[in-house]
Amino acid sequence: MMNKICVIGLGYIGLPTSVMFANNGIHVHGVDVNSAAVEKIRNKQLHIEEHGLQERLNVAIDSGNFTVSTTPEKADVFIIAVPSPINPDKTADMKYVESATKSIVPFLEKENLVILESTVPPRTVEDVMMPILKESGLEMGTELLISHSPERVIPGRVFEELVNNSRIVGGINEESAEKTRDLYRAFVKGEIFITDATTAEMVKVIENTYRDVNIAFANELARVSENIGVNVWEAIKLANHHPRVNIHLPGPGVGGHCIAVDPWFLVEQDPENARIIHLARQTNDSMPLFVANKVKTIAEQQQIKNPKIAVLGLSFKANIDDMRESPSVEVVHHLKEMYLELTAFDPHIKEQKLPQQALNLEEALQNADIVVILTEHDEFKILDPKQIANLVRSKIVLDTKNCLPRDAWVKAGFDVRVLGDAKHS
Ligand code: SAJ
Repeated sequence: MMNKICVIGLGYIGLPTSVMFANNGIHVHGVDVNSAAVEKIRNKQLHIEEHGLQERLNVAIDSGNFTVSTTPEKADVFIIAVPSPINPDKTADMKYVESATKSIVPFLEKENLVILESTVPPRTVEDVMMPILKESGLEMGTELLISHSPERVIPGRVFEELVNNSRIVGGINEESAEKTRDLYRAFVKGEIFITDATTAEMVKVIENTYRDVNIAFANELARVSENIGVNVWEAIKLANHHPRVNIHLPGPGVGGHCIAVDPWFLVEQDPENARIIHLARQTNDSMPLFVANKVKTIAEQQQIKNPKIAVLGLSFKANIDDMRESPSVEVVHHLKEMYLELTAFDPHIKEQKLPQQALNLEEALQNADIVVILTEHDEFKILDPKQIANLVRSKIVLDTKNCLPRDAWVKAGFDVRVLGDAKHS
């Protein structure tokens, strides 16, 4: 019987997952420690942005299938979807996973299933969660089933990917995994693969680590290309025509709460062996300073006195409003440390998050000497360089995402520099 689910954590993963189950006929009780967020959700208001979430939340609340509060309730299934960040020293911070697990212990009954969705260091279910869950007095694996079913969705396409992506389910035993698979079948159309809990934890962490290492490789290639007279964007594009090559793209760094975080879990667990992984993290983390130095060098080469820099793009990637771990924030920080005058603008960030933030594009570009593109938002790709030429003081643009139509900008009189393009770097 899986008639009622209690979801702990109503953020970027927990909330969309809750409404999907609720709209597929299962009663969901959603819990969050943030009472302001709970109140908003109850009133059908969003505290996070995600395409398609509002409509689905309205349906879920109106149907009566989705209730929310700050405390758990008895249920057949408990899903934990809380943050699993890293500490400033790059060690895993499991305090939210621990407190969420503790919070459900008083509500657990025989035949319940507990599922962890948060991305965690391998062995967390066995070594962190199970000792806490044992306090319920239930026998693990028989009276209480436990599994890890990591989410794999990409912000901005969450609902499409929740349904169509394949899913990994790892149980502490086969029964736990099978029951979890049966539950997700409520809305998952992709394949569901079964394994043990620790392997599932490893799979999720290595997916994001693969991407981080691949991006670090691309960033390294960008630097090498600048030194040997090659355009890295062209080289990667051509290399990727090979049937077994898939090199990612360079940029000003890696942001977000997943790819810039998860590889550290492996580094912490086995620093002696996780050497490429560690180096990749360092390479990607060094990109914001590399970009800031490039800006400074351009200003010096062009002998611009008191240069004014206009930074465009603050979110961690294109077309979203999320600034968590954004490399743009780091670029701004380094430019500030170089005592360069600067303004920053992002059409997706509506609130004032940085003191240098301009209210609109015109204000950001007014009298600028170097325009630096850090995020390939659609809004930036369609900018009219002729109009921008009238606003700026010097016509120089540094495109770190290779997203501007170069010819149009050159035609409007701009000196267009591109990260990783030796001829224009
Ligand atoms: N980036 C590059 N070059 C690239 C691709 C990305 O520099 O070629 C940068 C982006 O600009 C961004 C960062 O990497 O700053 C991360 O963006 P992303 O789109 O790669 O990933 P996320 O963090 O939005 O989502 C990832 C996804 N993982 C994988 O694709 C393996 C998603 O499926 C996961 O569910 C999510 O992490 C998560 O929650 O773990």
